Amino acid sequence: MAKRIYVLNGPNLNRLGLREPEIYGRTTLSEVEQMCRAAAPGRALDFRQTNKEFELIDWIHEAIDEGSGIIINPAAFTFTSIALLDALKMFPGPIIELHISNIHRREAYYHHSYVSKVATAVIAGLGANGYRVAVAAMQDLLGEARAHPA
Ligand code: CA2
Repeated sequence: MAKRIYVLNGPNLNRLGLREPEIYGRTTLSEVEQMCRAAAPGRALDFRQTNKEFELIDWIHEAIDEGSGIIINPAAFTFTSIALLDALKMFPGPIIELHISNIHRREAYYHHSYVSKVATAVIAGLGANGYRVAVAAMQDLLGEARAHPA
């Protein structure tokens, strides 16, 4: 059986669609999850969110054993967490770093990503659609034929 694609989300993203729609849009995280599943029909996909840094790191360790690829929106941990960087360094497969907003158009403290140092690719600024793009790109990176949703 094919290994899973992990879609991991960091702190505060459980509030997506409920606050700051001018930056993050109106799509909720549960709708984002549905978009990801629709973009990878029949594919084992783990979609998770946590506000805890250690939990995100534990999930990356799990993905090292059970995952084929990681799509990660680390939110604020992007800019602070060397622990996250160290965990991702151990992952042998493709890693897509994803941000809903274009972090480079924003305040300077959003400009330096530790995660980009180990990411295969970075997607930023496409809104919630970025997740759909990331799931499609991940399947391409994994060399899988993509099912086209009707
Ligand atoms: O644009 C993104 O996806 C971010 O990763 C989101 C993070 C921010 O720290 C990054 O710079 C860019 C913040 C997530 C906050 O989530 C919210 C969700 C709903 C309402 C307000 C914040």
